[in-house]
Amino acid sequence: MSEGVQTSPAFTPRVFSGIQPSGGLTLGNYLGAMKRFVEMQGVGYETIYCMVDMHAITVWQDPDALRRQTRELAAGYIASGIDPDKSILFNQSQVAEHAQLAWIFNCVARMGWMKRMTQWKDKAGKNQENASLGLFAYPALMAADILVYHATHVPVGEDQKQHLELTRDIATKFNHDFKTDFFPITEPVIEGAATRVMSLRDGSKKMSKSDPSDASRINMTDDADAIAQKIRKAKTDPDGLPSEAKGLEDRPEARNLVNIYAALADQSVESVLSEMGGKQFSEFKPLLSELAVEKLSPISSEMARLMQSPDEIDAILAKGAGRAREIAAPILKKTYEIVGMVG
Ligand code: AQP
Repeated sequence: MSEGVQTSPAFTPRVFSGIQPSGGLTLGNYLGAMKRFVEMQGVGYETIYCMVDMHAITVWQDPDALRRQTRELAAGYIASGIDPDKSILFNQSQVAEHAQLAWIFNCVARMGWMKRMTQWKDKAGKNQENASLGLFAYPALMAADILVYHATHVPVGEDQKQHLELTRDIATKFNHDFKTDFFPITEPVIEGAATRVMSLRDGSKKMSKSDPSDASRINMTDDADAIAQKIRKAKTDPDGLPSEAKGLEDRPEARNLVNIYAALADQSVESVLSEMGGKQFSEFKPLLSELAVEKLSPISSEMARLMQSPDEIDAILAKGAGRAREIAAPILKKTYEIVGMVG
């Protein structure tokens, strides 16, 4: 966000985003979301980041695994550079205002809007009758997560674009129905070379923490050998690297590896290709592994160190939840007043 903060003067420039503790953190979460969260810290926004455990339970989560994954995700945030003194870092379920505002938004959002969400269609699949009601209502809770802080900017990966449009629709309908301008129309921040990191095994599928194949993703806890092995085995095509981005069209696996390299190196795809054009994957993959290990190893060792002190993590999250509540409570109270709820 080098252009500086732009927002409606009526609202404090405030960033909110979250990640589900539904598995281990992946390179997709890191490049598509977390890296941007860190970049937006301390540059003129209030920054609020969350473990969205209530979203995670829209599909089955083993309770012990959820506890471990929530702490591991918190460790991932801190190890990646989120400073709990500069940003508010907390666990969604510990700030009840998210669920309270979500109920209001369940009554604002329309069934038809929810049915059109591709994440609902993808995750519920052919078995919609058996999917949880929470999975269907997921985008209304996400709108509440954002709007309970009057967040003006939300950094996310490409896959969340549709949910953010729905957040804007909910804010617009609420403001229209109640003849107010109480909720901001939030700006998505979808930037960088890797807004959609793809599976290492299938260039048409998103890299995802819940993919049954561990070889499809790089986990932020993978060691150097695992990273190198996954990149070595990553699907590619027989051609070498082109010198221009146009040469990556219709080559999803090749494009994915170049995008990952560019995002890790903080370079544009064009500049990577101007250096690497002509190389075979047998030469490029070791360079990518080296770069990935260089960038990810310090994060994974710091995560491992933090995970030795779960009490410290819990204390950081409890403090963050208290600070989050201070912002959320008056916004919820005012929402209730606007709706006509007597307190
Ligand atoms: N592959 C990806 N490329 C770029 N960004 C990604 N994000 C997720 N995968 C990629 C971004 O990470 C943030 C947090 O995502 P999430 O955990 O809330 O849910 P998700 O998008 O559904 O991620 P997963 O890994 O696929 O989780 P599961 O498997 O549990 O559904 C978001 O900003 C997202 O855009």
